[in-house]
Amino acid sequence: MADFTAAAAIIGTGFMGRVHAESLARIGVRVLGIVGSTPERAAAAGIAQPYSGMDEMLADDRVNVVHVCSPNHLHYEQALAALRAGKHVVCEKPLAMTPAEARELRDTARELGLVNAVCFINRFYPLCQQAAAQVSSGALGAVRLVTGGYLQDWLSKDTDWNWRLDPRLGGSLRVVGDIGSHWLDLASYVTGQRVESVMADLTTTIPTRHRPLRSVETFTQAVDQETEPTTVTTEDIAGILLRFDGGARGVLSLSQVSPGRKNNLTLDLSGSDGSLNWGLENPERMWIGHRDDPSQILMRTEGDYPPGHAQGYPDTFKALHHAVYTAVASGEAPTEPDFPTFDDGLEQALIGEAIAQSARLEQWATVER
Ligand code: SOE
Repeated sequence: MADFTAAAAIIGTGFMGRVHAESLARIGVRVLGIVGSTPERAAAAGIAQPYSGMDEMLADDRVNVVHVCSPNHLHYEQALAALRAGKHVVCEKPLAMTPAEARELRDTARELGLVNAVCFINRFYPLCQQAAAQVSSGALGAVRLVTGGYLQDWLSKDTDWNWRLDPRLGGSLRVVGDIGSHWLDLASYVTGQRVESVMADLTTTIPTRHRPLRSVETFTQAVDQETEPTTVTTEDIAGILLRFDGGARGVLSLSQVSPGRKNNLTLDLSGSDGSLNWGLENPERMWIGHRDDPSQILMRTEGDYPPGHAQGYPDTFKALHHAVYTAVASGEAPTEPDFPTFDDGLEQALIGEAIAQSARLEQWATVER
């Protein structure tokens, strides 16, 4: 285990706060405390020592890195306050609710020379890193087509509810921001190509949901709770055509209403000399397609654990956090970071803006960088 001396504080007591705390413990980073929506919630979480609030945490000089794991609408103001207090920041996606906010965060981190990261964790599956290496080595030839999707089912019933459904808390794009951003980040990471323009169709298939009057944890169902009929404006499904700057074309399907699809991200590349397919629900295997030779299924060989000893979701956070704390230990923000940064958070905000525009106008939209 590396000997990291930098210490952390976490904002957020939900699913992501717990994932970050566990990952930091695994790499030997001390979590000095946690900030919740109330001091009582911070104490009840049992993750780390509770702070009374943001102010107490930001004034704690022992904290070097702040992990922003709160609901989306709080990311901007909390990340900005942390940067201004001189802390390095690891932020859950989305970085912010608008491109302007994401840009301000990116610029502030840059000006202050602070390490900044956004948790596009799928890059850290060893086979995704291998896929990126295959593409950049030229083994697949020119990538011509990128297809796939990200399908989930945890919002497929009209009784399913979560704060992400409320645009004031989650943002005006839901499947695109919550899971589409993971796919788009991964597609660019693996292909080395950026999205240039998009044509999007967004649909809300469950326009009225029964919202429980108390809050519901991500991926869980409200049981025996009083509910209130609530109109939903954010999309349940999305179909998006993509044009990449390296010439590739893409087709992406997104949904949070696909029964049986739990966390089903798939990425399929067709290159001039070979193809590749990888999926998040079976992340230890990758399919490599050949025209003239038999196609192959590759088993992971690189990584923290020997092949056959499954590596998965928590390990991606461990790898991301390890890269970030290595940068923090070096004393300055790296010029060529080996982890996703606020630049990548801004990139997804800009693509999201183009997707929303395309859906609204029912025409192709360019990503305005
Ligand atoms: C819910 O859709 C969610 O937890 C996302 O918010 C995460 O980013 C993704 O990893 C899994 O699904």
